[in-house]
Amino acid sequence: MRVGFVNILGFPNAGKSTLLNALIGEKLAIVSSKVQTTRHRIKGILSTADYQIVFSDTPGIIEPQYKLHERMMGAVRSALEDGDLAMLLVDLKQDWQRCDQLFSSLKLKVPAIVLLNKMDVVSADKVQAARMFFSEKSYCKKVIAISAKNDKVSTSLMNEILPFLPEGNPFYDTEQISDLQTRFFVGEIIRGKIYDNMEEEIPYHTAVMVREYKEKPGLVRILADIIVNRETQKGIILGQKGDTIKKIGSDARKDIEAFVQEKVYLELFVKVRPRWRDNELFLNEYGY
Ligand SMILES: Nc1nc2c(ncn2[C@@H]2O[C@H](COP(=O)(O)OP(=O)(O)O)[C@@H](O)[C@H]2O)c(=O)[nH]1
Ligand SMILES: [Mg+2]
Repeated sequence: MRVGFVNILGFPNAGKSTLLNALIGEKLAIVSSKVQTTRHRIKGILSTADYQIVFSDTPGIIEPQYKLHERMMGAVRSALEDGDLAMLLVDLKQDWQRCDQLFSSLKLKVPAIVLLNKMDVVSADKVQAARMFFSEKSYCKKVIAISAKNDKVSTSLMNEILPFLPEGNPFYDTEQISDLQTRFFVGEIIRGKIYDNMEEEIPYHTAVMVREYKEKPGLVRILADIIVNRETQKGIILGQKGDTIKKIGSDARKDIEAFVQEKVYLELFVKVRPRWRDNELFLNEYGY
């Protein structure tokens, strides 16, 4: 059987997390119209009788401004250094020249296919022009236009990916869909609801830490902290009479219940930790 590692790379908002979720068929990674949502390297494992592919979603590539960003780019670097194939994601609505500069600068040691994403929102002419542009690039083995939002993306891509992967034995249990713990995904679901419910800036100042995860008969009890930089941000997350945090909590609980297939009791707390994004100890504590 074919077994290999495939890393998804690109600028923020290209659709990397959308693609990972579509390939695995689970909401593993947060998808948001806001940039820099993904902070970790998230592995999604796809196993059949014929292959096992370990896909890695990565944070969008940016110039670091905080220690948090440096750690995010560390996750990107780890994905550059291993793997059998890179999938370089291009948002067809963005500037191709910039994507090309980025991809060249990665100095990839593995073969790469360029995926032209969001073909559903641009003209066929534009797709064709992008195809011509990238097919001449030295790092590019193949150009494929996709729409990561479309469920069928998985079947169409698989045949293109498999020839690049070596023969081997599976690394992971065939039941397993990620290398990360349930606890991690619970934290990410809560963080995703903060992106959904809050204005532009706030999500970038927050982290989520799951403090307690207890499985009892018929119920999972979860306590989690939402970490912010400033007292004013705490007020905004709580909202009038606690309305906002209540909404975040109930939205998150529904998704967590679907994810763990169990009834969930969820309690959220907001904590102020000034400048946590530049504090090594806090970053370690929050899993970055
Ligand atoms: N129209 C369209 N939008 C997409 C497609 N793929 C992703 N998006 C949107 O692009 C935004 C960024 O997606 P996300 O997966 O979070 O990007 P990431 O930052 O690269 O992980 C979200 O609003 C997605 O819904 C696509 O194929 N077509
Ligand atoms: Mg992402």
